[in-house]
Amino acid sequence: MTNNAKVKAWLDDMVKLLAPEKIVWIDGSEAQLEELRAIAVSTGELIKLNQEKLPGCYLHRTAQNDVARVEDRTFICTTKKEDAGPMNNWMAPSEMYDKLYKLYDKSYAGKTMYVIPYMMGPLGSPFSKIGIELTDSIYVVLNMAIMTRIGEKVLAELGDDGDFVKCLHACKDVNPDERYIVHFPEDNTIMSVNSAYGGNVLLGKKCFALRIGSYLGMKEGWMAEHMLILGLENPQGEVKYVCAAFPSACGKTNLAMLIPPEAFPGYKVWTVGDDISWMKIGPDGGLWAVNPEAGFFGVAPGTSTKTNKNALMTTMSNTIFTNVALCDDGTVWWEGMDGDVPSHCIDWTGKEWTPDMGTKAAHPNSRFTAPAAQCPCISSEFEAAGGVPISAIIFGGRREKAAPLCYEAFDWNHGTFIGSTMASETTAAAAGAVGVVRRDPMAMRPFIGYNVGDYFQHWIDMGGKVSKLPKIFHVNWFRKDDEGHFMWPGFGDNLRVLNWIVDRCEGKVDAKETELGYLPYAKDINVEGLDIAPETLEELLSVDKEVWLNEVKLIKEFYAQFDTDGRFPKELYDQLAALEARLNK
Ligand code: OXD
Ligand code: MN
Repeated sequence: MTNNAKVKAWLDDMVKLLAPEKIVWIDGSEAQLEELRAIAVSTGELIKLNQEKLPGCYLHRTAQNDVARVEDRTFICTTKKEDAGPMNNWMAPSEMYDKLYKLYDKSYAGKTMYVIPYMMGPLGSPFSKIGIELTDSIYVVLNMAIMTRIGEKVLAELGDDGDFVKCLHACKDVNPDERYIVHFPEDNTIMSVNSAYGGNVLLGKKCFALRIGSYLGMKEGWMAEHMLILGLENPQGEVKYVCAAFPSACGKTNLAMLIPPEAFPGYKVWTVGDDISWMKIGPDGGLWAVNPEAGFFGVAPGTSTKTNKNALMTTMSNTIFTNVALCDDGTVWWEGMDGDVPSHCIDWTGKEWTPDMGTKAAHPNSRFTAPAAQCPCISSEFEAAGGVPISAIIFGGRREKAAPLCYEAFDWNHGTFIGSTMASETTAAAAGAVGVVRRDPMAMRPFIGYNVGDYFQHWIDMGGKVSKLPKIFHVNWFRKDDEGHFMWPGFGDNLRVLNWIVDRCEGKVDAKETELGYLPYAKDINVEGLDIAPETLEELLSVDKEVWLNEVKLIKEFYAQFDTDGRFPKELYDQLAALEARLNK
């Protein structure tokens, strides 16, 4: 399949290590993928769903101990420990290679080794990068075929001398005690063993596009971020693009596919990406972004026509569902889907389920893997080789009291500070105490492939290199009143805030200067058709100094916890001191 000597040498080594019975190159053809689907159905790895109602759709169930990413078993192995930094697990590369090679030894014996050449980013794009993933799982092959560009066309771009990220995956025994998701940024290598769950094994996504990507971005002068990308079109047909980062459970995929409210006739939201943004300096000196992925690996529960009709439509064909419930008519179900709860189904563990059992039919982290091109609101620029120009970067979090509905940073460094302090209060959806503030800088806490202080420094440095900088904003859809009710309706109505953000970028609207940054005047948020009291909107757009002085204290604690090696940029401390001074004035 290739004359690339680097690929051949690596494959020779890997074949010796893994000892597969057979080697199959994934060429990207529909015929080959169809053959693999048939094999997976025959072994029970996939269940073919009702092909009249869900054409091209399949269900997969993982082991019950293998249902999510495993941050405590994820490592960044750099020669020097301080290069991985205090936010990552670290082990010396030689020690980790030794440990892993023992685990992988002959682990493909009696099995087929699938070789998947894949590309992150559109074909022919200067943003794009190539990986080759070796796996013993057809599920991985079929998911990679949706989430990335694969096959011969990628090898053609790689050529005889191109570089690639070496990605090795083995399901092995799916033993959680020997599960490792390991990155060697200095060697362009990713190794994953003892898992068969999406986020741990689709190595193009979090492992390559974020962890290795962020490291390469720091070295090469670009940015790999955990951000959606959307285009907002106004009635005149002008489209402005924004990127947005949110911690989990803040509705990122919903925002990426938002349906505008009736009060905004002629407005449209176009999805470029729902999870990852690679950003580079473009020909105009601004920041341009591509979505390196080709599909959506979305959380199923809670997805309905009300919360995200576009996501639901995207999953109606050619989709792989993981750990959702199987209905008697061969369709799928999850908690929060439209319509009646089924009176009977097979739950995500493969057991008979009825509503009176009080258990969840679908795993809370059950997923759909769906081709982005099927999304009804996919952007015409989704495959644009040069990406889209970014007008604004939005950070967000789930804060009951602290953050106003929306505010704008004074400048890039202030925006970087806001991103570095991003936080969410934990919800009942996750294990652990409810309402605890978890800091998640730029929503990248588990995904920064190097030292967090150097990562912040890279943000500051990019500010000096991009001549046409995007404006930076913070939003909070989750403010609650004293009775515990949400004060803002959220979902499609978030467009009202996006519209203000774009107007600010265009210089079309004023803002009031506050201790936190520039806040909207209430009159500038279009609330036509919304049942919201003027006092509520005023409160959503106010700053509670007492809450914020406490927030300053919490930010200091957070910085002290993770700036253990003095690598946080001085600019962030200057911003923190300036915020405190403004609040004390
Ligand atoms: C994801 C995540 O799956 O951020 O996108 O965990
Ligand atoms: Mn994500």
